[in-house]
Amino acid sequence: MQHKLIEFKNIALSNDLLESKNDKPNLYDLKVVFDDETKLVQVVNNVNSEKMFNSTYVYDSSRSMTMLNHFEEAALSLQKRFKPELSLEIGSNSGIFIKHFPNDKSVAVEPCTNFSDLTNKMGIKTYGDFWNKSTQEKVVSENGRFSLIFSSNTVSHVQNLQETLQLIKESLLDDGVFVLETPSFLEVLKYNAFDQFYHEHQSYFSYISVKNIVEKLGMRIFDLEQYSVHGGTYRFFICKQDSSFENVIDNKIIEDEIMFGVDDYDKLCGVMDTIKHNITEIKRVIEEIKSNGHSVVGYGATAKFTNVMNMCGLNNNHIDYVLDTTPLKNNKWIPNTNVQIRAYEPSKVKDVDYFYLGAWNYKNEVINKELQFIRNGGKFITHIPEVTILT
Ligand code: JHZ
Repeated sequence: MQHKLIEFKNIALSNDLLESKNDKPNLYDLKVVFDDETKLVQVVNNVNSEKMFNSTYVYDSSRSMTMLNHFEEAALSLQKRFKPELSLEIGSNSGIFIKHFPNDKSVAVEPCTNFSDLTNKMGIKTYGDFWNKSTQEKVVSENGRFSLIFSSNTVSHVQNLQETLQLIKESLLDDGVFVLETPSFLEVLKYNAFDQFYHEHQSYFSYISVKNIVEKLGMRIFDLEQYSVHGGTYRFFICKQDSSFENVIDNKIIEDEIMFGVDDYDKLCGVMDTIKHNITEIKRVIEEIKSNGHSVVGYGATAKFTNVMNMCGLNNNHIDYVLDTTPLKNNKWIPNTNVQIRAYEPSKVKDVDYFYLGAWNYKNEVINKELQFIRNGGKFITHIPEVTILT
């Protein structure tokens, strides 16, 4: 049975950036629930996947040094550990991971055709489709089954979770490995990261919920690593039930999950109460700063920042504009806010009193880049784990 955790009304899709200020945003309710059988947390009122992942998708994973380094390290370490004969990436975006594999030993699937076109041009054989039965049949019949399947920040986006995992299992060789990278629900709880709740993110995975789900499908988790990227990421290593991989999972992670209550509805409701309080505080603190005549500019037009603005009821009275390094986002408007995204240039930083850290998951990278701004008295605002001014 499913129980409601939190609900937001009239929320824009986080990457549905508007071409012009006067465009009407599409708004949807967002309801997050907890399933007491699998312990999985999910969004229930789905928005059609084609509306979110299409040829105009704006999120480019190659826009930060942190992610470039993370995926290069991932690609090299997985090749060293598993020596795959043939690898598949599901949800390859700009090729940030799969480009580190030999082109003749790897293929990719990516439904956002602006990105699948790009990676095909880079020489990576990329299917510009959603991962479903017909894509899987085509991929396997043309290439064979895989020794390694990697998917980062994609399985959490799918609306057909059981089917997705079942098709992955069918595409793996008997001793193949499925590496699943996904934001960790434990870290969402630890950091009150309510902006990770959005329609693109269909599922919020814990070790406990993934174990329950994959075991039902005849697979098992044999290893689990944790990374700090994207506000806390899990890398699950999954194989078929009868495969020879030895279980090397560190029990400390499971103890942490139980302590924070990832499988406990009452504890989760306690975190939701903190989140609701933080949401009202964010607006109050920014209104106070604005009433003192200071400028507040968003740093990083992340999907998360669209969520923060929509969930906290922020608009151009609170945030003057947002700076972002992604050309695809520049000059567009954050839906439902009247706030424009402008191209980041180092020279623009000096005009700002406060930056709202939309890209809080790159805090170290950003702070290192903006040391001069801070030395000149500039401040950053973050809401992780609660609204705080960093000086
Ligand atoms: P970033 C996306 O979320 C969407 P977002 C998606 N649903 C998902 O699952 C996660 O990724 C993984 C900019 N930036 O990575 C670049 C600067 O401007 O946190 C990006 O637009 N200056 C697929 O959008 C944004 O911030 C900088 O110095 O929340 C970062 O977006 C840096 C470091 C970044 O993902």
